Amino acid sequence: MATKHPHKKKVAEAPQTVAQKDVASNANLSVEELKKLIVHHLHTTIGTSAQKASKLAWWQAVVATVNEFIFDRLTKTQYSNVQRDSRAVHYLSAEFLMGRLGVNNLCNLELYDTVKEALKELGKDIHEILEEEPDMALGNGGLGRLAACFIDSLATLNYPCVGYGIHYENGLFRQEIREGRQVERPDSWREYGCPWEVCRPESEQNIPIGGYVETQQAPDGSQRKVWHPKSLIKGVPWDIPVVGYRGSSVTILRLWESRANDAFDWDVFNAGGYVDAQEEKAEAEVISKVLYPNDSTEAGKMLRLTQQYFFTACSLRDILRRYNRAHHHDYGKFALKNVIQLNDTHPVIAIPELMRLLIDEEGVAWDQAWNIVQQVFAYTNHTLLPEALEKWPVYIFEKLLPRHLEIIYEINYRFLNNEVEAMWPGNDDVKRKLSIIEEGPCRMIRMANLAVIASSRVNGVAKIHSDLVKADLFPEFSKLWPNKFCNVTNGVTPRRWLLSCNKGLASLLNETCGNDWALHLDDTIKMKQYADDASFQKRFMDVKRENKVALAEEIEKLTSVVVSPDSMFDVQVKRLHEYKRQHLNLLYILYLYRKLLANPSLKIVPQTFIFGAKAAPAYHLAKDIIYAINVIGDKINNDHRINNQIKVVFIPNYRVSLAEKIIPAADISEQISTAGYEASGTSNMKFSMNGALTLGTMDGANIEIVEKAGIENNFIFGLSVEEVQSLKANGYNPWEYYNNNPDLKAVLDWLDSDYFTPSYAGALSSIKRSLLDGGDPFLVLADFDSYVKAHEKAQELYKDQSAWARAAIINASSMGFFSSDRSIQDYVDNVWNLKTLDVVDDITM
Ligand code: 26V
Repeated sequence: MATKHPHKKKVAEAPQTVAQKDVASNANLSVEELKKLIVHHLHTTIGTSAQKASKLAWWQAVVATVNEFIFDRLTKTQYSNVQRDSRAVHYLSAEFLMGRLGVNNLCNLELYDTVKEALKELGKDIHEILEEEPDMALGNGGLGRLAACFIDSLATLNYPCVGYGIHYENGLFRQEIREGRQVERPDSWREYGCPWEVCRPESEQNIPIGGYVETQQAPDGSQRKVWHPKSLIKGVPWDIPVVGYRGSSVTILRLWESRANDAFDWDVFNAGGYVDAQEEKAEAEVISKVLYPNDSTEAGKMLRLTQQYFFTACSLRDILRRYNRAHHHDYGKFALKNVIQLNDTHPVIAIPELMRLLIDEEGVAWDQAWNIVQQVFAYTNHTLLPEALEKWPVYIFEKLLPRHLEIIYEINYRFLNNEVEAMWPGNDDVKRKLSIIEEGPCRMIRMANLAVIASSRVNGVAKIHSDLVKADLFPEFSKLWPNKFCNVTNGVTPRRWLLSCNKGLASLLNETCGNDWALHLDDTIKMKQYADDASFQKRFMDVKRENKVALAEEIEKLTSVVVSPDSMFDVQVKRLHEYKRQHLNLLYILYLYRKLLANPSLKIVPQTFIFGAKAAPAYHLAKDIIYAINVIGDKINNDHRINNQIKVVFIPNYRVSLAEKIIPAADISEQISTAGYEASGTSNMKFSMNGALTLGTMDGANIEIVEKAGIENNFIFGLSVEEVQSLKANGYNPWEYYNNNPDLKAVLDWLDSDYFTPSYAGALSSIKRSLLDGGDPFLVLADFDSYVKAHEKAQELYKDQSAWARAAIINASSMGFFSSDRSIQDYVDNVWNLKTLDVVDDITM
């Protein structure tokens, strides 16, 4: 190959260019060389020419070029891992919200500027070309994006790891807004193929499902369980290389696609049942067809459990296969070499599956298998919402996973009769509470209890959340095993969320903090010394303004609404949920609008309220809130009486690539969940890093953010966790707030009118109803007053641009702690116990 293609030959010499120690060398790659490589790939990989190529073709050629560097490094990383037989973490997650890989990979390889220049000389604009890439939206929100940040940090820090998930054919739905309402459309991110991924048929797995279990008696009297599955599903792995920053390791994200098992197909086919065979095929393939919106309790229960089982079973076999290549079925060192992190309860079915594989297929005794399992697994909890803690009906298990059900019963029996009985002798109430099985008309399996019982460590995702996990969610478990519970506060990767998405701020950081801040985010604290420097403040605000201009252009393109970059950009972007309280934000906007209408000469700080949010398709109130934002926005934006002093925009189809444009342009970050409900939040960290001031409650990681950045540099409002709990315990009555606050009453009553929906009075009433008749479960009315005051403070400060700049600089300088590198180091120190890998550069294979 290399001799046929002169440019490939260049890459054959790549060892120095991607060498870890010689980090400058990628940056030294000449523009000329890159131009040649890109054009070469246009010809030989894409089959077109520079004259004819579409933007998509140019993008594909750029990816093919970059892949030469990536795959070289990937091979070396994998070779080094095998050589060292290193202990590795396997991060099991039903979601990886990767977004686009283009800019990130170029920045991590330090090729961005050279490729930009090369494309420019070829007559192309890098932004336009990279816009061709569809987002990999294989996640709902924070949980999936966290997994993506963690993989980036693991690769950057050279920790041996594999991310395992599902190769969904359709990611989270694409959102369209029609007449103000959300419409869901399929998201086919691989419609034209995904050039980053590689299929690995040599690592396929076959996964049994359904059928029945037989107990066989051996001649020596011992019993053996034999599972006769109804069918086999084929798992096909697709690998996405994840590039560490500055040419450190390249790790893989292995995503499993489901297919019909060949053998099964052929049996039916031979019996003349071609149509049956096709049906069988469709049934198997549906498993990895679509990502479920996580905050919907409806729909596809059976299929969801099948998805979870399918990807964890494939992943475990993959882990065992790799282990056995070195250890030949001697499981003595399995727990030494492997740790498996369960990202929420979705992959918890891996626990009985590993027991089953070890006992039934590898002949390990129960006690040794349980011993291994208890050392290997660790579980991260991401929410306290009771409805989000997964439970599966026993009858579904009987049908799909009969052997796993037996194993779960056995784990439960031993746990209740040994540990629980020893701690609380004869106490059936505690047993009922801690049991993996919930009794009732429909018996259920509690996946969170199974996770806690089997895991060596259980962590929450921010300090306050981890405290609540112990105190409120699992109080008895934490009494039983006080050392099992710990906290790992979330973090986000500064490579994507600063270096790649905010080039202006990145260059200010280079100037003030040196060139390593993207690796050592604590270094950004050095910028704080310029917080009072008027000329630096101006430069900082100029960067912000540039980002706002770019976002304003994007907003006009996407929504046709014209917004002024001189207005204060107030942003709330996140999944739509009552607990996140987008409707509190909306009530404030109505309050402000009403004041302006009442007093047309009133001068306020011009403000642009920016929303982005997807609602679960079956979550009607959430969809009504989206509708309300759109119709209220429409009215306000076109009301000339208020002189453009406020604008409201809803940006459709919020996703990672939009977040990268929105966050760097924000002045205010709305983080307004009811205290105690947002486990951590991660956009709060991204906003602060990019110099936005948080307007938020003392919830999740907001608490730690203002601890670092100063409460005085942000706008904190609302009830605390304790106050929320006591208000609820003493009988919260939203009507009191409604009757005692005329402004609040007026805006709520406005929702019943036809003011925003001419000729259709009541189209927005569901929101008011939930806040009054519905009991206002998330205390929107209780926090309204203090929310208004926080906004007033924000406007006051914004009038003093120098004071604002100072606070913004301090925020951006103080986020070192919230790098996902720190989170990963915490996991390594407190949960995983890993050592970094030296990637061998010289491999002779
Ligand atoms: C699931 C469900 C399912 C049933 C209906 C309501 C509901 C609401 C939320 C969820 C998602 C739970 C898991 C999750 O995404 N948690 C998020 O994890 C982030 C990363 O740790 C964290 O920053 C967010 O605060 C947390 O909500």
